[in-house]
Amino acid sequence: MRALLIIDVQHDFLPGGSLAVTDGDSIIPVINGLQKNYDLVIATQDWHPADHGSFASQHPDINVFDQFDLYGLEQVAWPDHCIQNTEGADLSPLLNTQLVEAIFRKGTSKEIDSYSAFFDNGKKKSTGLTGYLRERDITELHLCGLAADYCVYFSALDSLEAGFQTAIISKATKAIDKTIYMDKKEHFLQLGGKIL
Ligand code: VGL
Ligand code: ZN
Repeated sequence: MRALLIIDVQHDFLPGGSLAVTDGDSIIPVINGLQKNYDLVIATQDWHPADHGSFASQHPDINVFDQFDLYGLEQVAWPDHCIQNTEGADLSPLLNTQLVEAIFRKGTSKEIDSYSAFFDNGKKKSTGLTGYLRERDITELHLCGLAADYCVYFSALDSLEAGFQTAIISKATKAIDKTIYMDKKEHFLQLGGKIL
């Protein structure tokens, strides 16, 4: 069985949002067209408290996009984004969600960021996604959504590690930073991932 995992197609990652991915909206019709080809479709939502530790606004001496240390983990300082129960955190209304059977939320603990749909960045807490997919007899997972260089990429690595045949669908994802994504893509391929 094959599943499609749609990552973070939320207002704040789309043009006009606080952490907008260039042309992010162009992938939405592509994702809508893909969904019928899968046995299972699920999605994620970045879901931060307003005082999340990844926000530059919480650290007086740190600027947006700086690298810093957050409780021992390397962290990028992001603009405030995907704050729980705000419009910025909503999935785009242009995304078809009729076939989406479950939405996994992540990034709810303010002390740690959470790029992957499977674990927080320190791998301290699981979202339960591996067990969910196994119980649904999924052996193959395809990923799409935003952003290619962060949440899509780290979800794809964890998917490989969990033993799923894993592919990133190029035409259905966009990166915040294309050069960062190029290196990460190479690493993913070396680990046995596929880019479709
Ligand atoms: C993401 C940066 C911060 C993503 C989430 O969805 O790729 N990127 N939070
Ligand atoms: Zn986030």
